[in-house]
Amino acid sequence: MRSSIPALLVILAAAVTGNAGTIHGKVTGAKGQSVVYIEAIPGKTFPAPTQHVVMDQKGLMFMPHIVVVQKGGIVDFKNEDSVEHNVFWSSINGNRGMGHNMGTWPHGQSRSFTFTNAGVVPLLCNVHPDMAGYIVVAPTPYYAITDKSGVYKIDNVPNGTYKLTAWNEGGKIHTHTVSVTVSGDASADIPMGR
Ligand SMILES: [Cu+2]
Repeated sequence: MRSSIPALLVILAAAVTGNAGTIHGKVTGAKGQSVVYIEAIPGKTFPAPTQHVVMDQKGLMFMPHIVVVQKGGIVDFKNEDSVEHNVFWSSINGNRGMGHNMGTWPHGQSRSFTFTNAGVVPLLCNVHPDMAGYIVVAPTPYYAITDKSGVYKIDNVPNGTYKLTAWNEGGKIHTHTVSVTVSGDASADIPMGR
């Protein structure tokens, strides 16, 4: 019975701290919003989200500029402008084999796409060369988009040690990965470097 006391202490500790926590911190060395996500939770897979995510085209811009969708999720591309817009991407995470053209459509219509591969999808419109937006397909449900100063928070992360990646559209190196250990709450700043 000697082993039962440490086991009981572990159970009590888990009951006090919970077995999930919040990761919060700041992406530094980057301009504007970044996307932060956990790469994987060992031994866990995640069902595709049922709720659609919307990427609008409004005022000759992709709105919002950056949208995050969990892997397997559906993005509805809308057109709120009076002119026709197109949506295409020439790669996902640099893989040109995953390029796709959604076509061109008028005001009020929308087209949907299911993103089954994680990675960054740089969006363009072949009607308006100045338009640019991004979809970041997150590999897990544990992601956040930062505010403009880089601050983020990811809730309800199971306790454990994970790779935490930040992506930002600017700079030469677009992603940076750190290790984070969640045991209750955790803090992780992610320096993007130059
Ligand atoms: Cu356009």
